Amino acid sequence: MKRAFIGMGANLGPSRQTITQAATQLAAHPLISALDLSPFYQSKPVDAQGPNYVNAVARVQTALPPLALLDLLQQIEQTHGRQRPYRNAPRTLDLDLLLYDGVQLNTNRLTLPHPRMHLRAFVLQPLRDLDPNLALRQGNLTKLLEACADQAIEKLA
Ligand code: PH2
Ligand code: MG
Ligand code: MG
Repeated sequence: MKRAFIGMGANLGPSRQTITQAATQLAAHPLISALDLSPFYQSKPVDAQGPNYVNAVARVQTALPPLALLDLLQQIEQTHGRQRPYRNAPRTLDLDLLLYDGVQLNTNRLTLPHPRMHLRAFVLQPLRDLDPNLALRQGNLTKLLEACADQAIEKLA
């Protein structure tokens, strides 16, 4: 079993409900044995336009290798009508593979760790809720969060 972290985001439609359903869909997969979901956060789009986002992070234990897990994430996005009209367009559901065990990968389809996660409070904050001791290549989560203190995020009740 490998440990992976998945960034979840939505800013079109019933965002919270969509993320909750996506977590249920992930947990139902036979090769995903455990799923922990962070609290939900709301924030303005970073490097993008449109409605505010709802974000969360899921930690899973899985026997799926990275690209098979990515396939599953994209399949689940499709069940929520994900469209890709242009880069960073508003979306019903975005599922990003952030970290997969200690794997480093740089291919057309997948880069691990996710190349921008260390710059985004909407990823770092829920990640720290799940795993306060986690450190990225760029530093520990508290230090990285301090560096993006200009990105206001609000915890949802
Ligand atoms: N995702 C993006 C671009 N900008 N901003 C917020 N607040 N949340 C996101 O999930 C997000 C974003 C591209 O995937
Ligand atoms: Mg994304
Ligand atoms: Mg994505």
